[in-house]
Amino acid sequence: MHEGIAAESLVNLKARSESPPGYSRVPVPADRVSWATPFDDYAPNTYTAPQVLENDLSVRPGGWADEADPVQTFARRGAPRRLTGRPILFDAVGRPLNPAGRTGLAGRGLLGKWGPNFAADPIVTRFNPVTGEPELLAILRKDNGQWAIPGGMVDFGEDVSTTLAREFHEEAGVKLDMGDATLVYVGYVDDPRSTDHAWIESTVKHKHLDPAAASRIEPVAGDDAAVIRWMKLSDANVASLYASHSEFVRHVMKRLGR
Ligand code: RP5
Repeated sequence: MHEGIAAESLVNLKARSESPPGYSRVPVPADRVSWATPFDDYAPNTYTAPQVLENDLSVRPGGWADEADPVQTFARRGAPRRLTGRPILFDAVGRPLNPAGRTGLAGRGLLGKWGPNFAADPIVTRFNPVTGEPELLAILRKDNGQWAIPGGMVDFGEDVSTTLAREFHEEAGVKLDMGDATLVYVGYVDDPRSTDHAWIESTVKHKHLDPAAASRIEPVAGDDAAVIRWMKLSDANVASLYASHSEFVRHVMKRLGR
């Protein structure tokens, strides 16, 4: 199992270079990403998406987003904790600082939680029945047109195995027991939605289907997916996956002896 070290060493490559709608990042040179490196002129814009503000749970009962004030948030739900247990630094007004460094954007962007937003990623593979080559069940994300693992956010209080199975069902239309899947990664995700004060951390599990199990499933693209398909794990396909998914899948390829 891998603990977020390699992904953090990417120093927010995607978080600095990709911007979803509404994001306007200021440039952060590679040698100024670390909070430990002084960057006197650093003046990122602040952005929190309207749908996040509308779901502020202090304004809308049952809302999925934190309060606008991080101090109020952490007074309510306690200090944020990382999946890896590593410490989180805070700025002078109580905002948690992205552990992989500066992203060129302040606020929460599209993410509901200050600090870590927890996700789960089910990597489901098979060997192609004709070629014998390993394949990943991958989705084409509707929000950005990138191929990805069919993962999603962990609901409040939800067990990760439940999230993995729920997301796989929602995105791929397939019911799979993920309780026996193997943990391959826990930690930071270099997601294009990351900001200086909100980021994604994921629990990634792998399940390899034998030919009989693989032939029984009939994937159907769910709500957030435009397309779903078995994707050959070629270097080019893996390299172009969303966020840190290339890295997660490379761990799995090693498990499969590739
Ligand atoms: C990535 O975003 C995670 O690895 C996970 O795959 C995904 C969760 O976000 P949504 O798919 O719910 O947008 O960072």
